[in-house]
Amino acid sequence: MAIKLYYTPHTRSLRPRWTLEELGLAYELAPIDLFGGEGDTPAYRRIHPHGSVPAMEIDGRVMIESCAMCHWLGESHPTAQLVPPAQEAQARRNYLQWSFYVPGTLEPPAFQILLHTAILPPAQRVPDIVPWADEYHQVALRTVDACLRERDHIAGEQFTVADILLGSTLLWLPDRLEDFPALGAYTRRLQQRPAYQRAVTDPSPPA
Ligand SMILES: N[C@@H](CCC(=O)N[C@@H](CS)C(=O)NCC(=O)O)C(=O)O
Repeated sequence: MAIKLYYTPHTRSLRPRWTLEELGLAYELAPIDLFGGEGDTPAYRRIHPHGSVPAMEIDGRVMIESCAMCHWLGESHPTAQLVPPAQEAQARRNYLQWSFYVPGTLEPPAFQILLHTAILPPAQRVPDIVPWADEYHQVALRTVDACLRERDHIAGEQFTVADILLGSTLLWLPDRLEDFPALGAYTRRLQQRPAYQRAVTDPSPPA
């Protein structure tokens, strides 16, 4: 299987790259200069209709949506046990719940905070959105913190793709984790994983 990952550092592209590293799969990294406008080029729009990253080509067929990529990669390599199988009913339910919780509940307020404090040009920021988004974000942090006070991984005993999705998203706003000791310890443990460290290493510049 030939895998090519369209990738920009410090974006959601970390999720599938980290998953690929956890699985020890060979892949080609295609750096996209998102912040320099490459997402808007006709060539890249033919890969990803929104001009966003990540996009992943598998044997020449494109897949979009970072969380779906991670889940598909994990499920396609069952021996790595990154996705609990249907027979492990409770672990599977936890896995699905938290895997959907990340893009559905945790990520939206975190992204609004980032957009209106850092990403958008200052003239386009709406400061009143930030406290509103912060309130929702805090509820989500309290919710995952309560779970991670009980166990080391979000879906149960084992590290799964749900930890990649959750950990990568918590690390968007590391300062917000200070009041949640379980989340600080959790993200530090995740950052110590060799696969995470390889995934955050900048790709070599083209020769
Ligand atoms: N839901 C998509 C969101 C992709 C997304 O918005 N990526 C950001 C980078 S983290 C991006 O490319 N933004 C620029 C743009 O969409 O033009 C996913 O998870 O893959």
